[in-house]
Amino acid sequence: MKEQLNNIKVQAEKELASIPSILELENVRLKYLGKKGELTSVLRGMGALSSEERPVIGQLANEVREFIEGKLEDTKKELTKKERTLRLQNEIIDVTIPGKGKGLGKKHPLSIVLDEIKEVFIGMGYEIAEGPEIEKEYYNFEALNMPFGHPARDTQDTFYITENILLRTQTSPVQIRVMENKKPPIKIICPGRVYRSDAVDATHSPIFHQVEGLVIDKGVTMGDLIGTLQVFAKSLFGENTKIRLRPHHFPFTEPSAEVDVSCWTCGGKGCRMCKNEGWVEILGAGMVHPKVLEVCGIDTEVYSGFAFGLGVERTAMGRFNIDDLRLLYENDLRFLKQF
Ligand code: 2NL
Repeated sequence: MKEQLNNIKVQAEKELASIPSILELENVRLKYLGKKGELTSVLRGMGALSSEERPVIGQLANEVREFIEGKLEDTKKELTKKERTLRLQNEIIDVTIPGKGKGLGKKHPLSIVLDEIKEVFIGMGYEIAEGPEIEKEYYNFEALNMPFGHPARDTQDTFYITENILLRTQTSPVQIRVMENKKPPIKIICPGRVYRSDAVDATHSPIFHQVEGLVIDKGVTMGDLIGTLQVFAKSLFGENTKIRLRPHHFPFTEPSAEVDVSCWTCGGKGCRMCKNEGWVEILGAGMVHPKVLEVCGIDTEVYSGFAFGLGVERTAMGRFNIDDLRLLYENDLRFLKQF
């Protein structure tokens, strides 16, 4: 029996010395110390021993168990350390290896133009006003002197959500809301997304962007409007740019005008860009119609004002010589990289 116990001790020591991983430790423990383990089966045979032999063998068996338990513990510590060292070695990061460049994005041409427009007007003391894209029919049409039956209100042109809720067709409703809530002087621009029921082609999209401007104060005249638009045109298209106004009709302004700038490509001589006109139409403008001021509670005996509106897509297409509006929405990087 002594010999058996010593064999177990030697065998266990040998096995633990060459154990490959911590996971194997438990198997070794079970093999020697478990209920069906080798040591246990030796101990079971102790009943056959004489009373002198029993304590001697018992003590030896305890020593062997303690020895194996100690070895198991030591091996576990050793392996933990080894595995940790190995993991650290494998996870070494060489911080001197050059990184993978992500490439820098750029502004979308619509954002470039929009930011330039905002900058010019902020420079002249305007504030930026925003409002809902889903609007009441009252703010989009009625308050702008387009009463029931006006052709622009037709479902052919406007997306209705209910009978009197719609997707705004211009950003003017924002200006109506400002006039209702704030006493003059008012000096704002309203950039934003607008919606019209148009089929997509090279010059039309059911969603596009507009910037409208509004100035209300005592003694505001057409002269102020022209001066403002001159500053705007020079800032956006260059110092030599001229503007011209052609009489027009809008229901919300009186008098109204369409505004052209001298062609920035040929300087007014006539070219492909301006279709040989020498001028390019960029916006609509006029003096705010008294009816519009009145419905907003502004006293027309004291105050007057001008307003204007421009399409951001159209301005960007002119500025960057883009001949198809769809390019602005397709997000083709070959196109976008050019700006
Ligand atoms: C265009 C150019 C325009 C306005 C927009 C406006 C807004 C208020 C009152 C009066 Cl609250 N006018 N906006 C004025 C003139 C032209 O847009 O081509 N629109 C169809």
